[in-house]
Amino acid sequence: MLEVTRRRTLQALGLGGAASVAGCASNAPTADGSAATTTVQDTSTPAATDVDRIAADPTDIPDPIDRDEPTEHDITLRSEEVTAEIEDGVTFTYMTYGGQVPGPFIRVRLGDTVNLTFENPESNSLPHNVDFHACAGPGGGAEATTTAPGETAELRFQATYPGAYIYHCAVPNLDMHISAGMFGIILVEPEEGLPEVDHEAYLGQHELYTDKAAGTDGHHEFDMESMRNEEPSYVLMNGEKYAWTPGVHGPAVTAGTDETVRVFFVDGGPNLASSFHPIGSVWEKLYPDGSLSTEPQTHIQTREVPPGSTTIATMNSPVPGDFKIVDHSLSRVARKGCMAVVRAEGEERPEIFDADPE
Ligand SMILES: [Cu+2]
Repeated sequence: MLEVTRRRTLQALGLGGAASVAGCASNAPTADGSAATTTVQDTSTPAATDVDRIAADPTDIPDPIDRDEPTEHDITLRSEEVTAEIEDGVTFTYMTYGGQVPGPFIRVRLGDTVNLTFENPESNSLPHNVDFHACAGPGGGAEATTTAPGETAELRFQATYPGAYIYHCAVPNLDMHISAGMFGIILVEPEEGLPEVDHEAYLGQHELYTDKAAGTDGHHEFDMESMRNEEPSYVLMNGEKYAWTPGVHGPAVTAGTDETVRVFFVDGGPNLASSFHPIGSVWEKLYPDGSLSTEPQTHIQTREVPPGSTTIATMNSPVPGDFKIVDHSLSRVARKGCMAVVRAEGEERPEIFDADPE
């Protein structure tokens, strides 16, 4: 592992943006946001992929905390620039934490200490870092973790307030890096923990700004102009079109009709707020902005989640079926790929819902 050198990092911040992203970006921005000239390749066919699936598994969440004392966590976050499919036949070069979108779910308890190792491997082409909204300190740790390819940085912080918080990349082109996938959740549980539930799911919404319309076959390159205009080609949950729905990777979570599902939702943005809604249900208990030091709201149909924020919300369905989790700005669902599914299994309850009454 190479030692962190400030000079090398600063050099990379100035020059790194001009390098192509994994060899296939013809318009990667420089530090001042202008387009750089790099190799032009044929993008009418999909590029070779580095990972089979960019969409984070929504059930890959550390277990709820059952502990009375603070502890320390040794956590490694690795920035990875990887090419993957947005949908069949459409590729994009993402920037990620750990090769997935959203990044790994980090779970600690109020008073715990995080010993973070932040890796920017040699195989990357750009500087990266991480800003934790759960970290009380300058930049949420962004400056302390700013690294060029080949460098590693360390950061230590204590979780001094409870809640579900976003973490995200915060280099000068931070909107581009978040749009390319660099965001995730760090959950700081209150001392008394969270109410017990049967299932938990982790979903992250964000926008992709590419040089082609959604659904156009081939390799999509990042497009600075459409990001400047806040006109994304895709709006996604977990980084892929309809990633966690039956037609793609399957439902995000399957629960019994007598069970409760808790959804941890983060809006990476970088620019669009989500109108977060479960079709055919309501959020039974919802913690606005992921705040765990205020009482939850109850029976909420749609809740705005701004970019750079989260919500924690529970749902259950007394009747079986597939419940679509959407941004109720519905063109993003119908045209731009934003949806996940929670499946409920159990006996029909015609006294509650009857699709074919006599
Ligand atoms: Cu980054």
